[in-house]
Amino acid sequence: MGLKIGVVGIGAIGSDHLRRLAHVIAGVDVVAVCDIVPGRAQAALDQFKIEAKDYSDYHDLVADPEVEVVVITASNEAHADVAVAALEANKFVFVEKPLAISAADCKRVMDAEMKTGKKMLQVGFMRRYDDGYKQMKKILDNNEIGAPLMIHCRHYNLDTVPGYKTENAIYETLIHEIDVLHWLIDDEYTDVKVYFPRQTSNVPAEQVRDPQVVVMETNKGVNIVVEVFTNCQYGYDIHCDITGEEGMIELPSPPSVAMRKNAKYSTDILTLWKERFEAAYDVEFQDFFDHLNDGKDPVGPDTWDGYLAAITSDAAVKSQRSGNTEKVVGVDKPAFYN
Ligand code: ISE
Repeated sequence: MGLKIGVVGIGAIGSDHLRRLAHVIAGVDVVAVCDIVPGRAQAALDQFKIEAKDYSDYHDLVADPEVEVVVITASNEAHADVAVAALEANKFVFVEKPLAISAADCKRVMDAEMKTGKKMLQVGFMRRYDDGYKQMKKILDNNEIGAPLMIHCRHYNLDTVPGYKTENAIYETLIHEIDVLHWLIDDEYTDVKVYFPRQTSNVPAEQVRDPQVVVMETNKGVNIVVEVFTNCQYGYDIHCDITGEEGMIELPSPPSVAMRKNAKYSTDILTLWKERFEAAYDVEFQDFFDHLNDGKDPVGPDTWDGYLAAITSDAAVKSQRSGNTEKVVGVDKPAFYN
């Protein structure tokens, strides 16, 4: 028998993670699920042939003495409340990104974790577990291209889901680059400015301003440009180019057979983010649960990383509204997270 898991929120990523926890990850048992939409959790349990308790209120799942780890895949807005409740009940927590939609909410989670006196939480910044990003990290850590100077990323989505707004492009989408770049170059952000180029006709501007170009600067002076285009229409396309003093590195595209036909040379582009990072999600979970099963602290992105990402996304949302460059401001790093 493995660690007993309760999953809160069985929507898009929640049901995918439920399948993963029940059928892919070793050393865990899903014992409880919870969703606010009646019938949704049970439908997923039936689909994946899982037997588990089905709660309609997350407080009941958190209070269930059988549950040892709470996996939070509820809506972004609910992350902080569920995480705080789970930590107060002394449960380990895996929370999907973003840790919360504001730094103030992340701070509440941080305070609750510090009160337990132990590292209890990992944030689902799964890109750190992607092979391509891991290769880039190794090259940077080995100083093979010298000090990083400039970074250019593209985060393109096929289209957006209902309810996705201009700010979601920051705290839900750009948040991946915010975390992975900070980890890659071991640096922190100082300033952020968001530009709105010409609006795509694929989505009304009143619904979501799209695309957006986010310019960030770091402590060491690295300049970063990220294009976030959430209705690009052609696929799910993630790029990351880092230029250093002695060379540059490029995130590899997912492998796809090249076809020569009708005087054309083509390769596929994925359309779903779940597929693009499928392996990373598996490795991320396995790493988290292996550490817990071995009685060790989790070593993936922690509550402090979630908070750092949130102070940066807060500044970016502020810049969307003000049109100005905004400073990234936060509290000093507590010794607990060193
Ligand atoms: C989505 O919520 C994700 O987490 C994906 O990884 C991201 O690429 C996408 O833009 C988000 O909407």
